[in-house]
Amino acid sequence: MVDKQSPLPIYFQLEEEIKNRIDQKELVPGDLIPSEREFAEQHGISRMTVRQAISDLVNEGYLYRQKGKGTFVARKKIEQPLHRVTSFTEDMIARGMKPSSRLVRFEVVSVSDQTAEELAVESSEPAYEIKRVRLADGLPMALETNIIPVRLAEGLTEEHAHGSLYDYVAGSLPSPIDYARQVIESSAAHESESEALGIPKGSPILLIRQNTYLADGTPFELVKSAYRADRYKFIIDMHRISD
Ligand code: 16G
Repeated sequence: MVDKQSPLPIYFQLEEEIKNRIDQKELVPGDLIPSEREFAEQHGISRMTVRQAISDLVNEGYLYRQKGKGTFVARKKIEQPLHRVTSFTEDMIARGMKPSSRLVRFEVVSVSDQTAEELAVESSEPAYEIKRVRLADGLPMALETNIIPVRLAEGLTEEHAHGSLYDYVAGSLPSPIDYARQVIESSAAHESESEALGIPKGSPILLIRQNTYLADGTPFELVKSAYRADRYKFIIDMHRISD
């Protein structure tokens, strides 16, 4: 219920109420929520206020709209903590979900100068370029492109790329995968991303660039991933270190 005497804006109170109902499982993914008119009447507030609350919750990924049908409760986002270097396969299994991949491209290429520098290889050195849609329980989560020097994943085939790349290389690397740096920025899905991820063009995505290194410092891969912003959030744990 909204409290008109409260200093908190009414749209914000309504957002909290809807989020609570989702937390309490009174509203579950796929449920149609009441219409703007119904909310407005129930709470004695304006439809404009209701619209603002609902738009915010759509933008935050709690709800989604379907043209001509109404507004529904979305699945909970996958929460990805960012303090360990894990593979997509490990992440999904840890959550009790079934990982799979749809292979979009598998090629051996000569890398560009910029990529060669980042991978610390000669630009003539062959590298795998592997583009995959990563799915969890059959739902597309990310479009991922990896560039890995052939030398570090000898014998890799399309077949292997359907499974876990980290599993494939685990036994044969000169030293284990150890460290990664990710840069995350927001973006809007281009044509190819929207097709691969099953979202309208221009939908919000989280663009991640990752450089991964082995324990001996050898660069292992360059990755560019586009994650669906409505299905994913990244969590960073921090400590305050006093000096
Ligand atoms: C993760 C990594 C990626 C890695 C992949 C291997 C990002 C941002 N991070 O998705 O660097 O190549 O896992 O997963 O994409 P796999 O072992 O399941 O193939």
